[in-house]
Amino acid sequence: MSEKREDPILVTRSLLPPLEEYVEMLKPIWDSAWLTNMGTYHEEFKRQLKSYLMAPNLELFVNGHMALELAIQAMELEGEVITTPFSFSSTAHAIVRNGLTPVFCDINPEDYTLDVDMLEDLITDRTCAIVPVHVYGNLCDVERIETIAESHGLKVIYDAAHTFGEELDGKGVGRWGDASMFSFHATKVFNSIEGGAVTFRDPKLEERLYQLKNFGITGYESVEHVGANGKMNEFQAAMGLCNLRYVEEAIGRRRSLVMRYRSRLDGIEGIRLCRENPRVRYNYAYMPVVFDGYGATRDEIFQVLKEHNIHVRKYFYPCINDYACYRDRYRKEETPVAARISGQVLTLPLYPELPTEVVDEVCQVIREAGRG
Ligand code: T4K
Repeated sequence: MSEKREDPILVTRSLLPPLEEYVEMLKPIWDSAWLTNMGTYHEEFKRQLKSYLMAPNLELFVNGHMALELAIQAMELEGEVITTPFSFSSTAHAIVRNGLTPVFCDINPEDYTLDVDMLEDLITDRTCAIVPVHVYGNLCDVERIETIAESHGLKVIYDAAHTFGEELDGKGVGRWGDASMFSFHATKVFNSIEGGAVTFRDPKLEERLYQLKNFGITGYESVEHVGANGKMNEFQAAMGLCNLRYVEEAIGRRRSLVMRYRSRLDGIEGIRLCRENPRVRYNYAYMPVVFDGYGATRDEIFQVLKEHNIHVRKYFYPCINDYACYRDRYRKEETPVAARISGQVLTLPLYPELPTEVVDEVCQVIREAGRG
């Protein structure tokens, strides 16, 4: 039987550049005393990201959530927005905080993204937009979503928090939909400490997004919109610029760790892993595993791993439509696949520095737990 390890293993660990590189980047900030409000690094980071993400247009934000909330605000919507409950709280909160009503569509049991077969049934004359989630970096069926959205005149804003650097047929994922939000939180494949970006189709949105993240200010003496403070500061942008140099290497390492997990877990009865779509270039953001008819339940495995000092996460449990703040208006039974997967999924430790032997150890503990 596997022993309890001494040092804890957490679900992830932030990507960090060499300290000297970051410190070097700080010197010009001290010289200029320009700390925030769209400084030099902000502009340079924006330029480099636009190219890395192959995005037609891009705006930076202080975090992913503000990016999503303000992207939705920029669309000037009213009514209902179709999304999925199998996501982080941010997705639905961004809709509700815009005075809009989320309508939860179930997910498909293959890749846990929005079940497009159910989409049209949920569209009413109050529907104004769709906010699908590329959960774990699994891309939604962007082509069918586009066709349906176009035929009903709906906006599409992707929660692309998990898809930094991903491509579909060699094109950046941010090209799909009216807008896509990327998160650069410390726990993500790529971080700027906290941070986020919106990529968008219509260049006319650039001015609106810029104004909305800066309190709605439109001139020295004019404020035309009810904006927020969503500005990314220079320390974040400096971190982003440093990390951008290492992100390809990080994705490569993530990929080999995911392959290792798959080689150890694939084919075990009752364990389900995500399949890859050959059209997609993945970033290997998460390692989700679904336990369905396995020798131990998800919660038992969570507990056994914890006893071994391995701290995995139940991303995403509970479903958003089962949160205390939404439960009075929704029922998780309305999205049965999401409710089921949410009760069966664990995301395993994954980050570039994770030793391969730890992957083997995690898989060994899971195998032992399954034998009872
Ligand atoms: N949409 C989706 C689909 C999202 O997943 C998210 C964020 C958003 C929107 C909103 O984007 P942001 O506004 O966050 O940019 C984490 C993150 O805070 C959150 O960004 C992320 N999704 C969510 C899935 O996970 P927690 O509460 O699980 O994080 P926490 O603090 O427990 O950290 C998890 C592990 O990460 C720790 O055990 C160790 C490691 N860690 C954590 C921090 C904070 C580090 O290595 N360094 C760190 O600085 O929410």
